[in-house]
Amino acid sequence: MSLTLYFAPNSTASITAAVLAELAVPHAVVRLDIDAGDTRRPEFLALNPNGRVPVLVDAGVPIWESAAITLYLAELYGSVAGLYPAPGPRRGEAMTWIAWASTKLSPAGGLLAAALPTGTDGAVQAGSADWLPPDQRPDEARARAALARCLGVLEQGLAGKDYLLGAYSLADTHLFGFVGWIAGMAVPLPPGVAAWLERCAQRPALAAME
Ligand SMILES: N[C@@H](CCC(=O)N[C@@H](CS)C(=O)NCC(=O)O)C(=O)O
Repeated sequence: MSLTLYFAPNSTASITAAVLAELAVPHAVVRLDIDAGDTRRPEFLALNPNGRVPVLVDAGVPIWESAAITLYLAELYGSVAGLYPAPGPRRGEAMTWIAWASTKLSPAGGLLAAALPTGTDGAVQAGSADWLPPDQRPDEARARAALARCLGVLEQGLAGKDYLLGAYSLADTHLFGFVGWIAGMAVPLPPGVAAWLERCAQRPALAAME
């Protein structure tokens, strides 16, 4: 098995980098520069026609969408590492959070990122397909309100627990990067989410991330 991660700094690819770091799975990294147009080059579009990172290539097969990659790696390596439940309802719970982060939390963060002035922490990079000129940007207040609702769901999910499933798991790893990015856009975190983020940041693998 030979794994290659197609990565860009300050992007969703950091989620996959975090999962690989937690699992200590050997892999090669190809660094792309979104502003330089690397995600729109034919050789990259041949791997992911959406022109997005992360892409994980395993034995020549490209796997894209961060949630799919996390679930793929979790299935292969997560249970052995004690970071992913065995098949059953607890695994379903982990999958729920991973899917939710990518279908609800990340798009809400993306709306705010698109609303913010270019160059602001967390804002869409100028070379990204998601970049919009100032007069076409979404309303920042609406984006912040949508995010607050999402963070309320996460706060509820963490109530009475240190981590999403009780013990730390790859569901936390997957959400960590998204919530860190959102916090970086000056979004106030509910207290339980803020404490959880701090706990996750103490994980050696996550603390060592770029
Ligand atoms: N739903 C995708 C989103 C990936 C995504 O939007 N990646 C952005 C960086 S955060 C990207 O590659 N953008 C390249 C571009 O805009 O050209 C996932 O979770 O993997």
